[in-house]
Amino acid sequence: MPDFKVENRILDEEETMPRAQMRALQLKRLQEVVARVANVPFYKAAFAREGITPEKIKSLDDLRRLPFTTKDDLRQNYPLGFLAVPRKEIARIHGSSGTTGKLTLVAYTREDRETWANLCARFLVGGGLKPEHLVHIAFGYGIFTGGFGLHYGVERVGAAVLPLASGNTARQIMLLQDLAPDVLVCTPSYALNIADYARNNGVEPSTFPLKYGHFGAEPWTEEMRLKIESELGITAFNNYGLSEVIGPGVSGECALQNGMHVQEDHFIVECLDPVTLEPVEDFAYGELVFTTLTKQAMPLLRYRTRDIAALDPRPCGCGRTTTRMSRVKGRSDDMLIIRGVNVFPSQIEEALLQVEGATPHYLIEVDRPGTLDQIAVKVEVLPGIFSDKMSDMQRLRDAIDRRIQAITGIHVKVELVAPQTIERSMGKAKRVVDNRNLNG
Ligand code: DLL
Repeated sequence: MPDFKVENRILDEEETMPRAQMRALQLKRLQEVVARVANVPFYKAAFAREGITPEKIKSLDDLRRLPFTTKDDLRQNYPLGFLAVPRKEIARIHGSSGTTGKLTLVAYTREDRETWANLCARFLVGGGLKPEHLVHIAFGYGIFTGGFGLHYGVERVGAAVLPLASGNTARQIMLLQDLAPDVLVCTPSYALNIADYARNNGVEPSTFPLKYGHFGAEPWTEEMRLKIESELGITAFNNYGLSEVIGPGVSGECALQNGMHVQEDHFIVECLDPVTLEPVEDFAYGELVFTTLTKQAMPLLRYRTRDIAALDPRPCGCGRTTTRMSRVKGRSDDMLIIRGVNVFPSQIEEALLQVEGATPHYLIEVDRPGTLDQIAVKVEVLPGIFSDKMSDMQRLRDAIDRRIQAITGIHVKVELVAPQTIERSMGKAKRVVDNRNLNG
């Protein structure tokens, strides 16, 4: 474990605002955003159908009268049908990384870009970033929001950036050694890949002078955090965001690492039952739905993320008063329903990290040979353990099966594979191959 403590620092007063004041600010901004989108064709039609006018938004409860927006709505209005400003005011265009289907684009004005940099700066500062630090960014730079979002956040704090982008892992390792950055920024799976690659090439990853890391853009578990922390000798923070809402900077952990603070002066978050679309209780899992309050170029009302998480409204020990969101358990469209049981890839990861000899490098394959779903999990084993001795391998397979069954309630077929045989991702890891033809 790291031998230093992360200082608790807070960038903006909005982060510690009394709740009543925050609610008043949200209401004012909600009224403004409803007025701003009233001429966006999608919302104009929805408002006309429902009889909504900006004047009818009198309290935060009126949020529930507003229409939802889905990824499909964005796709149907491709490329920029949701633009709420004249095209000449666009200062940047990004998009979703396209993990699920066609690309969706998002636009920013100059003001949006400033807001975004500040939101990323907030969680970076919450995780101890200071102007004297050097930050190694191994997120993709391009249409994906990860690289540029974090880049400008780091610069906003006044720290130095090493904009390596993803890929060329050997070079990442060389510069981790030669330049001794303080902070690593990438996906959690890539952080682990860097550690593995280093070890396989004779470099002990915990000797990198890194102090901490900010990881996000894909679901990961608490077990994975512990693994990354011990492998790299750092404190690992979680941060969350999605391009449609702004990119990274929607929420992030503070020094206490106990849930991600939602930046509620810029976004209203709801946690809803994905079927009934009614709010779930505090601390219960549901689908997160965000309304952007300050975005100018492409504000969205009640955007359905498909991300399953829980909300904790209690003030945090760090002094922030903003609602915290849990880790994302998975996306509702990643959720596998196996013989009626809901299974998230993150549950498989949790199980694997609890079994000695297994690694969190895995691939879930789903098939439906007849009418029943079958799930097989390919797992890489640790180098020393991969042996020809059938009985040892059988024992490990059984242990993994038992652990997965204890966590998910279902039996899976476990296939042990040699180290380094499952394809590594430089960005978001691909965890599931679904061979069922569910539409056919
Ligand atoms: O992944 C934005 C981002 C970049 C966030 C860098 C954090 C760091 P998209 O490519 O649009 O945007 O993908 C958004 O990624 O709906 C979640 O399903 C997932 N995701 C993002 N952060 C986390 C996280 C960026 N910390 C989608 N934990 C979201 C779990 C995450 N899932």
